[in-house]
Amino acid sequence: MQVLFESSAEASSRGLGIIPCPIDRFNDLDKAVPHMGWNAAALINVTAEQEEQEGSVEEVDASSYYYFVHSFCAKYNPERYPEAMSWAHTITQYGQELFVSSVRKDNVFATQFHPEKSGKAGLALIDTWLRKPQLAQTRAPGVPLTKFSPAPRDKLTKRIIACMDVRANDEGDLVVTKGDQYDVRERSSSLSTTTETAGAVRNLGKPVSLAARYYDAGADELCLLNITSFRHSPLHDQPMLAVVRAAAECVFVPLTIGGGIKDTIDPDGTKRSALEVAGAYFRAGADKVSIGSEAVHAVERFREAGFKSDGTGAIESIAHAYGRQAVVVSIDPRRAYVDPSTYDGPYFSELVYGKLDGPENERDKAWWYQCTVSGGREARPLSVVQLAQGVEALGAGEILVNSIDRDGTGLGFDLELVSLIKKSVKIPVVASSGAGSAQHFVDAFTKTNVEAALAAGIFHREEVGISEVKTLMRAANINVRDS
Ligand code: 1PR
Repeated sequence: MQVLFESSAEASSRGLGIIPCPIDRFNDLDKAVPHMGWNAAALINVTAEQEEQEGSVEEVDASSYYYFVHSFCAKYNPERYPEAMSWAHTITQYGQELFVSSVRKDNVFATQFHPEKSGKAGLALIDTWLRKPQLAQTRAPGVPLTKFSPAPRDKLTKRIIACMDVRANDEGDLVVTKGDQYDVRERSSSLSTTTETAGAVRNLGKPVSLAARYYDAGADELCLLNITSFRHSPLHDQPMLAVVRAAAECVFVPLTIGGGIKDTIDPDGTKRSALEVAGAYFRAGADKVSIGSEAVHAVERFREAGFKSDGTGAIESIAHAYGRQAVVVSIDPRRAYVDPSTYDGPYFSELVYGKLDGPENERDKAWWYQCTVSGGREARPLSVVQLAQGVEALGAGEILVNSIDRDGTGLGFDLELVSLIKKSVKIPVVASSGAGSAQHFVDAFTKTNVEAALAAGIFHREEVGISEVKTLMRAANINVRDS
């Protein structure tokens, strides 16, 4: 849609200039930027007569939610750009800003949101457009309505994400696995474990069929993490690329793919850049890539270089080519406990103190959150705040906050960790690790104001359903999308 406009604050190249107005960046005074998630679109520039005649066949349904992911937009300003704004077909509000969320004139129809990623509402929009006889597609703008129908307000929903940790089992099949604290092998002490399964990779299902199940159940986004990718180049991992391709064919909500997004060298010596690896995932159907270990190394280099970047790292190069909204950084922190009465180390200002009414083993303790790489196998001398602020400066568009201490425990999200990160950055934050009940999601949204929350184990084991989570969120007055 944006290429129809005159220019963009995102790049120096000019647009087609068919719609005479510039594309600007959202301000982040009152909200996270990018605008990422499901929001509504209010119809405008439809005459009352058109509305009556065509109301039922309008492509955009004002009562549905559509998936947006962008930092730049055409701000709605009919006084300054009357001609351009006559193209506006729908308007959306994000924070205090109103922007054009679709344009329509003659036989041109373009959307800022992604219908192909907007679930059933998006598919219905495409279907309605394609089924319309050409005459009905061609439509001159009407006399603008004095008010929007219905009046816009910021309706960005909180997102529920289902995450699948994927790896090959000992037979070489890709399976969705899950353990606790990143240990995904069956323990001999577990009740469900037999002598045959002890030590085997826990198998919770096939990635594509689970992805389809979560899409049908109303997940707002899906995440597939290739958790052993640090062992080899993802470009050699054709089964994982095939999984992404097959999932993208049956899932019409955004897909984030993670694992091994970094510069690699193939066994034959061929160099592969992180951009190439990410490109392969995007072409296979991913909407965002998630960078773990490499983000930690990148921030270490960034800090060593005096907070300067040469622009060639994974985050910068992918954000430059695909936009920062396509780059998620997945953080795997672990608590580093210290004696609060004697500690005066570099992370003093980030210390979190165990609450008197908190879990018994946390009382009288203090800790900072230390970054790890290779799925928690190696701890690095970097805190989560340093990492979060570093990756935001390098160009990441979203942060996924895991917790090795909480992963798979069902104790709830580590709210101190999540709020620490949420307060440190302006980009959207996703809470992850530890969800054990629907109430834990409500707690994350009401106590930390994160944009999204993710779970794996409780969804895989069908202990809690996505609709149950959304029902409780609705009861707590949290805006959610119906599937
Ligand atoms: O470092 O860029 O190659 O990325 C590797 C990615 O794989 C990282 O995002 C890292 O978090 C993930 N990962 C690596 N090893 C494991 C493992 O489990 N052995 N998975 C792993 C980490 C954490 C979440 C999990 C949430 C929610 N899994 O993915 O889904 O903790 O779980 P819960 O709801 O059951 O508590 P790189």
